[in-house]
Amino acid sequence: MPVALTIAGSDPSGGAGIQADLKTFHRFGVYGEAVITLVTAQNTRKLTRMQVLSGELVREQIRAAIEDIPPAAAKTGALGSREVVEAVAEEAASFPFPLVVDPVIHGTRGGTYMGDDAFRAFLDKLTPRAFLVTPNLMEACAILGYPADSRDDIVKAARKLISLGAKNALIKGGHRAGDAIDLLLTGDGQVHEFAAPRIDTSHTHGSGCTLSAAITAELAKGTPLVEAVGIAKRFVTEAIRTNPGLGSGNGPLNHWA
Ligand code: PXL
Repeated sequence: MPVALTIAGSDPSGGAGIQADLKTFHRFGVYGEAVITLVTAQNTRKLTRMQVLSGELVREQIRAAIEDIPPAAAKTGALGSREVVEAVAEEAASFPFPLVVDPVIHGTRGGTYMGDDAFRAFLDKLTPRAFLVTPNLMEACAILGYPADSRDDIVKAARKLISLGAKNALIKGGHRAGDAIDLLLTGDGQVHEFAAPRIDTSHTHGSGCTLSAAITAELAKGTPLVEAVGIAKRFVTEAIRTNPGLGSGNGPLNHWA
């Protein structure tokens, strides 16, 4: 059975973070391992608290998981502090498998998962370890240092990530107006477009986590990147379209799509 690892935060309402990643791995027929970086108290309406674990504890979890059951691919989600970003980057230096990095800066319900110093460490230390980085539009703006909107800006943000050492970059278009168009810049300089019609719903919590988890699951099975992104994009679109309508706020997707 293929094995994938997630290194991310806990969302007790089950829609994002570790919970979304494990459900997605399972749906893709991949055995999931999970290292917790931070714990939140949140539901579909609000986030009330977050506690970040120490870099040492995150490092020890990673070593425990991978020395015994080595994954074929891994991903990161919310990391919470510079210390955790650095611990993950140091461990990732010896990963023999691809690492997908979702640069989660803000949660959809408030809460900052990367402050300025953590973000600098993400660019300098974690990005060079990434096989793929998957920012959304807001995160692409932070990467560029100015508001990005045009297709040119988005390609620029992807090029910057590759110049910092990432092998590939996928900029997600779900927060732009119109259709949800994601742009993948591969290491050979090619731009691939993945488009899906916009679905009018507020039940999109955890869609970034779910997309990067689905890509990671496909990579763990040995699927080539461009094909893995296409499969993951179709899965997330269907998971949003068939969302179960749970909660009275910003609800989760259907991870069994
Ligand atoms: O979707 C990003 C994300 C990641 N991890 C946790 C979250 C969220 C969004 O709210 O709560 C724990």
